[in-house]
Amino acid sequence: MDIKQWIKAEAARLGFPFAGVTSLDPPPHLNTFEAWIAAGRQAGMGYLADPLSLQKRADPRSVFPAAKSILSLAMPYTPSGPLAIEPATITGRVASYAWGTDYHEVIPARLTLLADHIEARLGCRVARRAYTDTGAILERDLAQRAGLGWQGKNTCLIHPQSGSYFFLAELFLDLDLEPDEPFRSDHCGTCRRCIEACPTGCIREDHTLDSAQCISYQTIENKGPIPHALRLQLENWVFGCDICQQVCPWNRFAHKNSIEESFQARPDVPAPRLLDELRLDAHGFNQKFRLSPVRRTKRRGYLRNVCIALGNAGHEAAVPHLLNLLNLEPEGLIRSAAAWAAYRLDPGTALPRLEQAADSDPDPLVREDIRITLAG
Ligand code: B12
Ligand code: SF4
Ligand code: SF4
Repeated sequence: MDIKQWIKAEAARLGFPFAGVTSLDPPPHLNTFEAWIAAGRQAGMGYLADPLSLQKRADPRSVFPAAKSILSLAMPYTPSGPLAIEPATITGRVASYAWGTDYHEVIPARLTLLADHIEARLGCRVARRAYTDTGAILERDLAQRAGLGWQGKNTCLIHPQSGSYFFLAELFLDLDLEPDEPFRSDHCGTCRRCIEACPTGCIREDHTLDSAQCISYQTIENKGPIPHALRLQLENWVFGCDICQQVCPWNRFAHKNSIEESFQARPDVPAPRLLDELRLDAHGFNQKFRLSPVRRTKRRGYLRNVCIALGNAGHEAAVPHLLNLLNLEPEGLIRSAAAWAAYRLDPGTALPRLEQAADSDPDPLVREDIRITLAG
């Protein structure tokens, strides 16, 4: 067995069933990324437009000058199937990548282990740098060039047998490995299911999306109020969104992958009972989401999303709880979302409280948001 084959077998043993090697040449669709940035489609994710990070994305060599090859790897997570909704409760939805432990907690250690095993096999030091998600690199483009799959119209990297429910990761290695053949074909064909199913219509025709309109961006990355024009489209998503992957035929007919123990769904995370979530104080939030990707929104972002989802759920019993938050909740972001949701569910009951808060709330941003709510 040559060293590349051995590395792939070892990667599979460590939880990366798909692996491929690519060069350090500039990524093939760099111009797509640059045009995307020039059009401002990164929304509030300013780090993507930072000049140093642009330069690194354009030239993977500059990321780790000692590297001679990039090993691109994929680790599957639990696919997002239709969830059983309990009729007596109102539940939200969490994207399945976030049902278990945060992959940023799991994958780096596995990459270190893989690099250590390569060194042990070769009997010499191999300089390496490991990435998953946070590096200034175009992970999907590099993975496509390493032969792992194609970039679907929904923008996700899709493996022909296993669909798109996997994380990407890379090892930059000071090791000359023969690059694999890029994955050249595009198996989307005439299908447009993801484009048609996306509730906000944010998937564009050129394999990119408009982040500002994407539910995943709004519920995870946006630290401020959700734009009023998008609140209804959020439906009951409280963290991330899986719709464009759920409708993809390549996920419906995908082989079942074995899923890491740490990515298995924790109780009450995939479909949280929204009224229960309203009761999460800082301690409760930190306990429930310990080492979970949901920590990224912090309590205030998560409860903002929960309030919007409650407003969309049409369950009037939530109104007293929401008005209670408007009185007592210290976070302005949550107060304004609670006001919006209460008004949507029962305008008659909520109106006097909102009128009062529009004049007297201590936070000018909350007063402004409530005025927009009242203006309809
Ligand atoms: C910013 C970001 C987001 C943003 C923007 C997403 C986007 N589509 O641009 C938001 C917050 C919306 C987001 C959401 C999600 N994300 Co995200 N995200 C990233 C991040 C950090 C950068 C992506 C980026 O640069 N976007 C800009 C666009 C222009 O680049 P791109 O998506 O890589 O697209 C390339 C293609 O469009 C290609 N291209 C263009 N035309 C063509 C044509 C052909 C034929 C081909 C082959 C390619 C091609 O050129 C582009 C540039 O290389 C990456 C990690 C990383 N460092 O790469 C994770 C990453 C893409 N995200 C990931 C995940 C899991 C998600 C979510 C599924 C989470 C969720 N359930 O909510 C959603 C999926 C939403 C979606 N449809 O993309 C995974 C994707 C794994 C996969 N199988 O593809 C990544 C790789 C993280 C990881 N390490 O696993 N994400
Ligand atoms: S994650 Fe949701 S909102 Fe974003 S592109 Fe996919 S379907 Fe649309
Ligand atoms: S739903 Fe259809 S168009 Fe969208 S990514 Fe999947 S195969 Fe491609």
